[in-house]
Amino acid sequence: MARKFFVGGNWKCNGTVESVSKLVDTLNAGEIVSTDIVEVVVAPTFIHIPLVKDRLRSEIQVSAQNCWVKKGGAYTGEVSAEQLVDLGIPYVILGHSERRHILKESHDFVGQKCAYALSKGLKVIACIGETLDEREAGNTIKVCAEQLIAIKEAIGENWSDVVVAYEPVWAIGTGKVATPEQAEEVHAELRKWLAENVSAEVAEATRILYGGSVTAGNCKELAKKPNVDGFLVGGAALKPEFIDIINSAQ
Ligand code: G2H
Repeated sequence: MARKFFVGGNWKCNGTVESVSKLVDTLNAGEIVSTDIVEVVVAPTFIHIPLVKDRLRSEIQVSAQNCWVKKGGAYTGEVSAEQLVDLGIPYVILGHSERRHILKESHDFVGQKCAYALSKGLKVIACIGETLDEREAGNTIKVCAEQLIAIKEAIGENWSDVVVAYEPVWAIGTGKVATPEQAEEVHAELRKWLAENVSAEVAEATRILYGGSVTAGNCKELAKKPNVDGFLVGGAALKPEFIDIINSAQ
């Protein structure tokens, strides 16, 4: 079965009640292609999730940007997978490079988070990607594979609710987007990794998104690549051009 295109908007630590409400209005008013063609998800901050969930059109799903690694309890500042499920949130982004690098989340920790979130019924957008130094040293695939291995060790063969987001760290929020050829080369290697290390079926079915400075201007060329199954979008997801990025699925 063909992989359905997927566009995620990662709003990161942005927004006020006023700006988030305006963004929801913009998304509600935009003309978007059918959900038969594209799956669309936006990830506001935890505090804005209820507002967005109440007001956003039903074709666009709501995701969290993170969740705790196990059952909730005495973990100050954390939000558990159970709490997201209780709120009716279907997706969670895990392993974003900002959490890996700034908050020092290890590969294993991200793997465990993926396993726990999946076990509670959440779908996971699992982010991986290399730094510029790692790319220049020729280690892009090795680094991405290490991140995938930790996820695989935690979740086993259970990839049906996982979307992989390849986000080269050097492209995140920098305006330096990977070329369609660079993205396709890595995505093809990641799919090969899934085929060799999980199964041919999982490799064929798993959506691999590109993330890192995606805009309305560069998304169409990227979307033409056979192994680019969609995008995880940061800065441009806060602007009306997110609608154009959704529509690059056509
Ligand atoms: C990568 C991306 C969203 P941006 O982090 O996940 O952000 O599009 O701003 O580079």
